[in-house]
Amino acid sequence: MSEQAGEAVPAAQKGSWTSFLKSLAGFTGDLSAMTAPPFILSPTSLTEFPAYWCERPELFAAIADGKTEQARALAVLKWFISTLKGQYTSRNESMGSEKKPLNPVLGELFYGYWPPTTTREGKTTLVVEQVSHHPPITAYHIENAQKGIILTGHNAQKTSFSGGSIIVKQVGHAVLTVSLPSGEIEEYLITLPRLRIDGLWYGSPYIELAETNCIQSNTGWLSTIEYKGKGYFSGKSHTFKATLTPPAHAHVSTSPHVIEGTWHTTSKDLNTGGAFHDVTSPKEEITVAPIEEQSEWESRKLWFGVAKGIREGDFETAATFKGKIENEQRQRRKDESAGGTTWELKHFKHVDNDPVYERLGKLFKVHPPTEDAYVYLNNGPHS
Ligand code: HC3
Repeated sequence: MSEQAGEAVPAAQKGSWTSFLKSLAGFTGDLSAMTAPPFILSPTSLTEFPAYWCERPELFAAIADGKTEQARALAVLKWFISTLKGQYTSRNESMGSEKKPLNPVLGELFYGYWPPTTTREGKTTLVVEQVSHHPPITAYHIENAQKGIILTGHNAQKTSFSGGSIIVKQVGHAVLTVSLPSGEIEEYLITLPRLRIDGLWYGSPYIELAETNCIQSNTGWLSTIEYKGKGYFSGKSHTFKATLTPPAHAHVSTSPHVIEGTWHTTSKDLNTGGAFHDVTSPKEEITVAPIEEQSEWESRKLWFGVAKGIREGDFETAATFKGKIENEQRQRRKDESAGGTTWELKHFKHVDNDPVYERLGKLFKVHPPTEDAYVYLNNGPHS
């Protein structure tokens, strides 16, 4: 055993961390349901995570300002790369390591918005709903109505353990649509990268992105983003190389754009030699209604007691509140099966096959070739 093993784990929890790691070996499935030692618990529910897509709402809004298909495809890529820092490193920055988020209950909701500012037009709104508990699936809808931009998607995870790391395959996809002044609708299918959670041995988990993901537009422009960690392209963590290729039928005389850098800091467009993305400036927090004004199903109200316990290190209180929520959920499911009813989603409708995924996925041979989706019902509170 290395001398540094478990060095980030509080002395009293070293035993339970070791047991947690042992239980991970050979594990495949839903990691969120596993019991983990208190030091690794986060007070935030997974329903809040879709907000990471829009912490730089000016980049989201700017997509609509692109004058050509190429300019908009580049703007989508820039916005996408700029979300990665929040999505995958923000817990390390705010809490010292990756943590285990609260496992949302079926029907849990998270609403918020980013107000318009002098640097961008239009309010951007977010509606999130936990659309499945086993397996956990979160659906979201983000919209800047004034700019005609919508992002709808859902995500779940399949986890396995390999070589001392947790491998997380993201299941799900997102579709971005832009309503152009001409009346045309531009679509972008976004697949999601694979994650590797390293640093487990030391009790200090962090995420490295792996392999590739794609952003395919119905205009034919395709971004392929390739991720590498320490010791690959540049030896640096969080390294990526993105290639934006023109459509086969392109009437544009352009070679592919190649962008390289580290997704948690900055990158360069190798075609122009200029800066591409830069996330070193502060991000913009989402505005959420005060807890007193939230309904029982809204995430921060629902988990208030648990989150307070975790933040204050009072894990007994956290466990009591968590047990209460879980018992209520179990009872609800029992009542439903006794009454022959099923839970009705509030903001989304499940479809077995997403036609956008199927149509655009074919252009870059996505796997699997078809995927289900959750269609937004246009009934969120901030619309
Ligand atoms: C794997 C993960 C839950 C899923 C999180 C996702 C993939 C959710 C969608 C977001 O857009 C991006 C995202 C970021 C982080 C992912 C989480 C990291 C850890 C968590 C596991 C369920 C908990 C792992 C437990 C431990 C102790 C290793 O932290």
